[in-house]
Amino acid sequence: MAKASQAASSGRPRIDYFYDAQIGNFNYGEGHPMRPHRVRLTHQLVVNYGLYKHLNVFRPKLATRADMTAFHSDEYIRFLQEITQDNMQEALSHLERFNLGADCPVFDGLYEYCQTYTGGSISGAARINQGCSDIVLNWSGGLHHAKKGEASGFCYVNDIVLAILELLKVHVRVLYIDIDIHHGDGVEEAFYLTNRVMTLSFHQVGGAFFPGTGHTNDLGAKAGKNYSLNFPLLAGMDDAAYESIFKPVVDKVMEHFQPNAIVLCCGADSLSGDRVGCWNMSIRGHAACLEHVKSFGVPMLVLGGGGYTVRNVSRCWAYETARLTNQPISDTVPWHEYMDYYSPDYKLHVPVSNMENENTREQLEMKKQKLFEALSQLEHAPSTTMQTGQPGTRINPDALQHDSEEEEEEWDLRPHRNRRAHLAEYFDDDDAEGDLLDTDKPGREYEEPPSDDDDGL
Ligand code: V1D
Ligand code: CA
Repeated sequence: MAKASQAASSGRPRIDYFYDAQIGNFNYGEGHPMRPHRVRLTHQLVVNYGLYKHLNVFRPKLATRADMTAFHSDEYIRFLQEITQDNMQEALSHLERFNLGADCPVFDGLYEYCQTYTGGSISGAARINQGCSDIVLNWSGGLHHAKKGEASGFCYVNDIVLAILELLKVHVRVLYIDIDIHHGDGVEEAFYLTNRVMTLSFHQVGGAFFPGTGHTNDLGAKAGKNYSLNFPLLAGMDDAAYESIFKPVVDKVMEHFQPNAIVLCCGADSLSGDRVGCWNMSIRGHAACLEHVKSFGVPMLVLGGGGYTVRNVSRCWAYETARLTNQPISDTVPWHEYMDYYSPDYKLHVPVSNMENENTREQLEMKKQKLFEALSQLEHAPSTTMQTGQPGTRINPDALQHDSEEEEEEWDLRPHRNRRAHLAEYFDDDDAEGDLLDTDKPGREYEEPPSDDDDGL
C-alpha cells in the first residue's frame, strides 16, 4: 500500500490525547496486577517532558449506558451500574453469570471507571470520524477481553469494540492491531463474521497462558473468513524477532485490506520484566510497531491495554507519545512528583534481560506464511461485497440502535466534556482543594509512591 499521503507524512499529524485525572484513583484491589494508576504516571511524564504542547488535550465525556449497549447486552451493563461491594453478597449468581471475581473484581467506582476509559475511546473515534484528528491517544483504554455479556481478563466494557463500531459509521474498513501480549479475543469475537473489520493479534500461547485462544487457524467465518488473523508466539520474544514478523505482516495486511482507519491496542505487558507477561521486548522495540503503523498515514486510534510493571508501562507509553508527536525525548526522566518510581537511575529506557527466546526462526516463518496465505485469499480492498449492516453504522442508518429516546437526547446534549481544556485542568488534581475534600469518597484514594517492599509493580 502506498504510504503516508496525509498530514502524518508531513511530520505534523494532528494528535488528540484523552485523559481524565480521576483514572488513577480507581483501584482493582490489593494484590491485583491491574493498576489504573499507571495511566496517571504516564500522564505525569507526558506533562513533565513537555509533550502536552504537541497534543490537543481532552478530558473524555463519560460513556453512557446507550453508548455501551451498542455492543454489550442491556442486562450486563445494568448489572455493572448496580453492583457494589455492599450488595454483592446478595448477587452471587449474577457475579458468576457476568464473570466477576478474582480477575475482574467488583471495586468502588467500577461503573465510573468503565464510563471514563470507554468515553475516551468512543470520543476519540468520533474525532477521527469528524476528520479533526490524524492520531488519537487514550492510554486508559484498550480493554480487549470484555465480551458482549461478561467481563474477562481485567476488562469489563470493551471500549475497543465500541470505538470500532463508531469508526464504522464513517469508515468502510477498519483494521485492528493488538500488540498486548494477550490475545485480543473480545475484539476478534465481536467482528469474527464481518469483512469490514480485520483483526490482527500477536500474543503468547501455551500452558495456561490467558486466554488460551488465538491460533493461526482461527481466521474468521462466513463473510469474515480470513479477516481474523492471529500470530501465536512462545515466551521470550525479543525486538529483532518481533520486528521480523510485525513489519512484513502489517505491510501485507495494509496492501490487501487497505483500511480507512486503524485501531491499535498497545498493551505494555509485552515488555521485558512485566509482572504478568514473559516476553523480552524493549520500549524502543514496542514503539517501533506504532511508528511502523503510523508510517502509512492512515488515521489511527491508539489505546493502552495491559501492562503490569507500572514504572515501565508509563515509560513506554510516554516514549510512544513522543515518537507519535515526532518529539525528541531525553533518557533522563525530568524531576516530578512521581520521580521515585524511576529510581535508582531515573532513566526512561530500561535494559532487556538475557532470557531465551523460545520462538525459532523457522516457526516464525511458518506462521507468517500461514497469514500470508489467508491474506492472499482476499480480494484487494474489498468493497462491492462489503457488509454494511453492523448495528450503529451510518452506512446502514436503519440499523442505528438506541436504548431509548431519552438516551438519544442525552447523546445530543452532552456539551461540556470533550472540549479542549486549559492545560491546568489536566495536571492531576489530587492536591487541588476540591479533590482533597473528595478523598474520603470510595475509589478516590491517593496513591503512595512505591516503598522498598513494593517493586512499584
Ligand atoms: F495474578 C493475578 C493476581 C490477582 C488477580 C489476577 C491475576 C492474574 C494474572 N493473570 N490473572 C491472570 C489472567 N487470568 C487467568 C485466570 C486463571 N483462570 C482460569 C483464568 O489466568 C488474566 C490475564 C488478563 C490479561 C489482561 C490484558 O493484559 O490482556 C489486558 N488488556 O487490556 C486490559 C488488560
Ligand atoms: Ca495481542
